Amino acid sequence: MVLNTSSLQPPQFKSSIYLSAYSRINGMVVVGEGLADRHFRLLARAIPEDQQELERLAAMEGRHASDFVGCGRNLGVKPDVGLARQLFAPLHALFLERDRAGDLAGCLVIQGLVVECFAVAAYRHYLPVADAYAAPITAAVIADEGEHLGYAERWLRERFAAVETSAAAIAKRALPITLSILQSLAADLQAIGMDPIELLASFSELFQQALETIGFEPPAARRILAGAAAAMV
Ligand code: PL3
Ligand code: FE2
Ligand code: FE2
Repeated sequence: MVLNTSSLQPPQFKSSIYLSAYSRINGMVVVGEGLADRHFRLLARAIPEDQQELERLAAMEGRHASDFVGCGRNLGVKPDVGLARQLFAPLHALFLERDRAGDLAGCLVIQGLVVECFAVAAYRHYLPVADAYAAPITAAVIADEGEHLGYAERWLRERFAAVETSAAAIAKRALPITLSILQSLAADLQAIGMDPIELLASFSELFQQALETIGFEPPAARRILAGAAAAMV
């Protein structure tokens, strides 16, 4: 049951309910940013012609991780990374599997499309309910994530004919993992003032748009998303 979180009241930043949910959500963000750093470094090794650019994107992710640790510290909470590591493990394992297989397109779909669309959607929904310390940090991070998404879109679009089949296959494997992460976070998201259903809707819209940007026809993009939703239940 999803509560209506669109009230005009700001969240109670000092309440224990807010702070304990925040430490788990903050843990997700810090772990996700740390993995993004590692994934872009692996991509930098795998795509030598873009090595410098990918190392720069990796360094941005490292900064996001420490900036968000700072947001927790400002509220007096430490990121709770236990659940986060568990929830991200399957996505990270899938990335490593595709990296070992030399499937660059698969790696870019996982980190560059799925994770980055998730990040953009999540941070956009967090921004209006963020405290005054976290809001400008979050706004700056959203712009960076857009750049990461843009890199992956460009790379995949330029090779669409060659990568279409593997991109669709990996999206179908990565999406259910992402949707189940979202499901596991639903209660904590609500507790910090975010609506998980609206977040899911924004993520789906962004991801559908990303698939179309790289070259999928709208019905094919819709089928990939629908397939993932069906794989969830
Ligand atoms: C890509 O650069 C990093 C991906 C991290 C994604 C984490 C998503 C976590 C979902 C909840 C986000 C709410 C924001 C709260 C900020 C403390
Ligand atoms: Fe990031
Ligand atoms: Fe990113």
